[in-house]
Amino acid sequence: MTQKWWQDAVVYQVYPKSFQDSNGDGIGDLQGVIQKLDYLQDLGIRIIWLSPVYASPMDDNGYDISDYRAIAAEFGTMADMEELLTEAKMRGMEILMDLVINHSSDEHAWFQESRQNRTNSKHDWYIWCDPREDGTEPNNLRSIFGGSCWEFDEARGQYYFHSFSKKQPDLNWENPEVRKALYDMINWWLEKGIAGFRVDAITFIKKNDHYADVVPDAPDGTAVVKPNNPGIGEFLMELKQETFDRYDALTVAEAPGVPLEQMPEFVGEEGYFSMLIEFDHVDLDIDESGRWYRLQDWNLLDFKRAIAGSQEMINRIGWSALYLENHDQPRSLNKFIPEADHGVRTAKLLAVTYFLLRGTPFIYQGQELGMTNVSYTSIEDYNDLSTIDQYQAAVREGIAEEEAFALVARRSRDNSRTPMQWSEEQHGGFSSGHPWLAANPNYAIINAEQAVSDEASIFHFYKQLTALRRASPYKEILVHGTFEHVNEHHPYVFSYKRILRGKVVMVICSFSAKSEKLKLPHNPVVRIIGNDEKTEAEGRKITLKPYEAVVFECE
Ligand code: TEU
Ligand code: CA
Repeated sequence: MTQKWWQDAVVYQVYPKSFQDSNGDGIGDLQGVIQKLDYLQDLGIRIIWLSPVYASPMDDNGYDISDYRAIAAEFGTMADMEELLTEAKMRGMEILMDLVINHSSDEHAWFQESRQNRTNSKHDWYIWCDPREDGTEPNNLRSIFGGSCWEFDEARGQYYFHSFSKKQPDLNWENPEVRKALYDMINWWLEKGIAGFRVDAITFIKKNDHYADVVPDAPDGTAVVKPNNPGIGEFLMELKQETFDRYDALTVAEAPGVPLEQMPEFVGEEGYFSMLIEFDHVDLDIDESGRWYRLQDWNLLDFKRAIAGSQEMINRIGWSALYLENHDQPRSLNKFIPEADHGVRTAKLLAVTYFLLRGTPFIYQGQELGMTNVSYTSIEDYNDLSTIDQYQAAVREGIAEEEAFALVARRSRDNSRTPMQWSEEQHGGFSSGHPWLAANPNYAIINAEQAVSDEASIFHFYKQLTALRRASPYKEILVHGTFEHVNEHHPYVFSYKRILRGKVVMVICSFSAKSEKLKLPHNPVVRIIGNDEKTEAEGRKITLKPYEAVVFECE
């Protein structure tokens, strides 16, 4: 593929509400982000993805936008946003905004008008449908956050459609006026000098069989709404041509439901986006119905298959977003290595596992410190609407309250939304006031101040990995090399090669609690990085210690 400026970059995701509170109201804000730019620069970050900061009633922490051209008062002002852009650029960093255009808030002026009656000028800017004869919802589709996709509106005597919460009505993409209004807004932001967007839930924009009953996937007769329906390509191509293409913007599409065969269409040379946020490797524990209280078992072979499948496709066609965590996922240490001590060693193992794949690595705030899931004791301690919905649904399905709580707690999105742990001060130094969500008490041990001062920390390890990709003798191969899976049937070791013009770098990651002997396909010559003091190797034979990760240049 043609080379792009973002290929050797590392992206850092900021969840503004939980990052740094600058004024003591308990809510993270833009001035807080500005205060921490030096920290991000030190880590080697080139691109910051800001989760939504637009005006919003915050039903879903900003993924419900009431004004696309304004900043939420609790986060700051447009002047703060402009200051952030300038300050970031001064440090060689770019900003990616989060683009939420499958839906708006029900408090957006467009929806307020649309709901008035069936004749107003925006009457078909959202998806409205008459009730069935008995007055019930048009069909049995279930929203991602639980409950029907349809919500009744008294004024219109009709139901409106929402893929997510009922405060997030879906925009009607079939209407060209809606698309035009969105494109204008997108270009307005690009004019301000942002580098591009992380594009939220974009595979949900096309609705097809959304009016008739579908085959149920849950005992209550409902079926969860499905993304990536036929015909979506026309919308995505137009979106790209009318906006992103004109600015050479970087676009990272959150794209559930895109099978490997369709990746060329989405991220090939002429594809709709620069890269995709894929789900196979992070949702191994979730089945088709998406219920957190029906988690399924998985093992390292499943994980390896998911990663390798995507990488082998990416080798041929384009680029990938590499990640283990974000604001919707539990912390990676708890999810991927639940049996082990959540120490520095395992965090470094996970870092090596994904950071040296082909693509652009993303770090979610706190991941570079080894932050872990939180253990709240009651459902009342949670803020995430999805956690509460899933809990209620579990109880409705007959699961005992205690068990339902334990199950959803494991998957809760609040696990990754607890305040960033900056220091051992109160609330981890996140806020001088009362945080909107309680900090994880382990901030006493796990915090940035400690990590920055300790050369052996997870933070410094991420910094080294970032430097390897940005400026090192291995830069070319780590950025542009192809991926090749090694020992693909090994149940406890994930290993792969990166190859460029006859040069080979081998990445070897053991997820085993015991030591593991391996025979390599090449001779290791230089040890590039690892999470242990040294690796025991003799010719092509190596013995990996428990949870050891090591990277070699080979011949
Ligand atoms: O997430 C959307 C999303 O589609 C998945 O995380 C979802 O759980 C999966 O597709 C199930 O198939 C995005 C944001 O990341 C999230 O925080 C928002 O709540 C959501 O969109 C609504 O805007
Ligand atoms: Ca604040």
